[in-house]
Amino acid sequence: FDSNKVTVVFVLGGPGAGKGTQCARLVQDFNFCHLSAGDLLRAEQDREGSTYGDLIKTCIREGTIVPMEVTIKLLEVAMLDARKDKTGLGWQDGKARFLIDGFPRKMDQALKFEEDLVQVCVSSLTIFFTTTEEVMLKRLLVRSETSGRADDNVESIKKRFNTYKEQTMPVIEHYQKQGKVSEIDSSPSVEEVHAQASEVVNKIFA
Ligand code: UP5
Ligand code: MG
Repeated sequence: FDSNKVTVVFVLGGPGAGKGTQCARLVQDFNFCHLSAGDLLRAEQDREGSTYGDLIKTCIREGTIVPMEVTIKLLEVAMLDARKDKTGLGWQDGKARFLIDGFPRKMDQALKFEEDLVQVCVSSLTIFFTTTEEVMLKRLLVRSETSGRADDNVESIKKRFNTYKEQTMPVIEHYQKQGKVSEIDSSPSVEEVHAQASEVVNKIFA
């Protein structure tokens, strides 16, 4: 990777704030490679022969953060894979565009990722989707009817909210101090939130 050729946008926000939904829309508009840390962990959990399956399963159900080495490794592998296919999603005019969803959600991850990949991708921007716990809970309970996710139940959701407040908010504040956060209210409709998010992303590629 060449630092001048990589854009990394982190997407953060509470459980059910709409990170995945909005990332999917941004991919259509901006040709990002979308990497969801949660999706990568769920795939690793289900991979036959994985040494981390049980650990990931427990963390996800309990709403705690999987040790950062595991998640960072999965992200790095996925980023390198994306690099191989230069014609694929995430490449625009010879530059790579990554949308990293749900990561870093704890300070140690943020610092380690920056250190490992400092020449590559100190993030260009963090998009922070925010809404109330009431809205997030409602969305997650609706999703639970079809998602099959082991953490879409009231007990796990409450634990995820706590982890988010205790571990992830400090990461967002860390980036806010660097002036790198664009906060977007994700309470309105998917369309309205998307319009806001597009405007923010447009600015970095302008
Ligand atoms: N929806 C979305 N937007 C809407 C809108 N504007 N109006 C109405 N409805 C809207 O959306 C959730 C639901 O709401 C969907 O049904 C959607 O249609 C609807 P979604 O876009 O899925 O929200 P998202 O923010 O992505 O919610 P998600 O549940 O994925 O967030 P989490 O942060 O909880 O989950 P994630 O997959 O990132 O992580 C899961 C677990 O993995 C963590 O708890 C943790 O244990 C582990 N993890 C780590 O350990 N380390 C990491 O680095 C990352 C994850
Ligand atoms: Mg998600």
